[in-house]
Amino acid sequence: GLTAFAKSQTISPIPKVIEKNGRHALLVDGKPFLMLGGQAHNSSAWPGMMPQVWQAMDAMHANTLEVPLYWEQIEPQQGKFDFSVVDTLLKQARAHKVRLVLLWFATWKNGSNHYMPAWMKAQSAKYPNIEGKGGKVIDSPSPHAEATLEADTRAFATVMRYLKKADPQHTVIMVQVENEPGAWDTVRDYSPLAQKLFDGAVPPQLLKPQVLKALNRPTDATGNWQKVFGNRAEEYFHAWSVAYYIGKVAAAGKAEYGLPLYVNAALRDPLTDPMPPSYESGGPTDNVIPIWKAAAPAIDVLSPDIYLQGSERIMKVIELYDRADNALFVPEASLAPHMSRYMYDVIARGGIGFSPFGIDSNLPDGKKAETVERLAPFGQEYKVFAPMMRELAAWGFDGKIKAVVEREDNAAQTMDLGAWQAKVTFGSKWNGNDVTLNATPSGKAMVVKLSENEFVVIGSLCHITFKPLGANEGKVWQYLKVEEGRYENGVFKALRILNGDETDWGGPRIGQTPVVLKISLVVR
Ligand code: N0T
Repeated sequence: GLTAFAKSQTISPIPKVIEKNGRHALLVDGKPFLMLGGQAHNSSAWPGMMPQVWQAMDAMHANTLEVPLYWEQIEPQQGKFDFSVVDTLLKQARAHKVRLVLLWFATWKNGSNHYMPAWMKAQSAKYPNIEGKGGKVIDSPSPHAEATLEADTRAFATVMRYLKKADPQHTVIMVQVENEPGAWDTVRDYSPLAQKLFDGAVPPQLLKPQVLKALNRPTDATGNWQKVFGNRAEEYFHAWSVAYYIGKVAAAGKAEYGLPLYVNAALRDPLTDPMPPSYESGGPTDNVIPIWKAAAPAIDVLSPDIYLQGSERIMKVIELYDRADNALFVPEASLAPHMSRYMYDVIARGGIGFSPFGIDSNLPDGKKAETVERLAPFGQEYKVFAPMMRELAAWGFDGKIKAVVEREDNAAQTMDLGAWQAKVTFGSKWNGNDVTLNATPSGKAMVVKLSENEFVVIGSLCHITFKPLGANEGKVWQYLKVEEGRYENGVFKALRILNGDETDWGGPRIGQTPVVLKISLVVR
């Protein structure tokens, strides 16, 4: 056996988000980790519902389960905590060799207070909601209520203290603080207390030149909210208020146990600069990311929940949340077949994870066959990614991956790779020069540059070809070798060499099922 000292050396370091040259990695056990996630339905984190969650996780080949932790469940009476469900989740996750992301459904769940314990809901004067314009009733908790902040802060700190003790092996790798916080149906709180704050001075954290610049305001602006932020003042005020509150909750949890923390956003249209309340106001939407960063430094990552439609919109959102000061993580995406392709762009950008929402059947008697069928589009990707997720995470962090995602126009796309350009056309059923276009755009490809002339290609429903660039431009070239295979324990294992019909006629074609190719090229 090991000595106590040797054993202590095997305890893994705490998960952590790191940045290098504007790119990020989530370190788990000290190495870059890619979350191939699945999120359970909102009401599934109960022992009796978990078998179906695990059925979905297994069918999907996911390595990370995102699962709620309900305030109403763990603190049923004020100050009396029950962590038995945490024990169950930890035990089952370990048995399934899966990591957990816990979702702290507390003060805000989709902008409302619905997961506050009953003892709080029964005291609405002590734990108040915000007020809309003219006293309109709004189903959203106040970020200005001291008692609510204190209760959430204490509960979250207790959760993190418990986790530190119960999870030395770091089965839990990240925690989401609240869920899609903010308010629907109003831009801000119009209660007398909030009005007084709104008429007061903008906090100094927001008056720093780099923050004002990021918000497109003169760097010497000063005064009250209206004066500094004009037509965005009300929204920014609510964003600051919600972010500042959640920043306090997060800091208290982090002081107990320093896991990476994130907040998820109900998005706004990233292309048209709309005004709230056409979208949820106060959460980390793309336009208020600088406010959230300034107000809540204990939050590591701000994350988009992608339920938008259309590739231009979705690609724009991915771009907006991939920032030098923000690791890209998509903790929710609609579980629609065409959504799985955006994972390629997220991975290429060095994103730390992706997860469709609602993987389990959500009915106590859900059928396994239906679940498997629903998950297939993500499952076939995860099956390919899972054995090489450490490589993908490291390559993404090092900036070695490029990706293309099919758009609605089905048009071909290119990637410049230094000495070579890759061209990807989308479709299936190749027959001479005829290609059947994909009925719904779902093709994609990523290229990993291993060295100047050597690439790993992963994709489906596409066709890839190359041409020399730079010094070799215009030269005759050919495939040195094209192998199809898979990564196992860090090593590429070839199933076969592709040649003849499989590479002639303009390069390898990949059908419905994603494959991993190792391709080397040579000029003659
Ligand atoms: C998500 C999910 C879950 C005008 C919805 C999406 C999850 C939460 N909210 O199934 O409730 O917990 O984070 C909101 C999407 C809003 C679209 C509004 C279009």
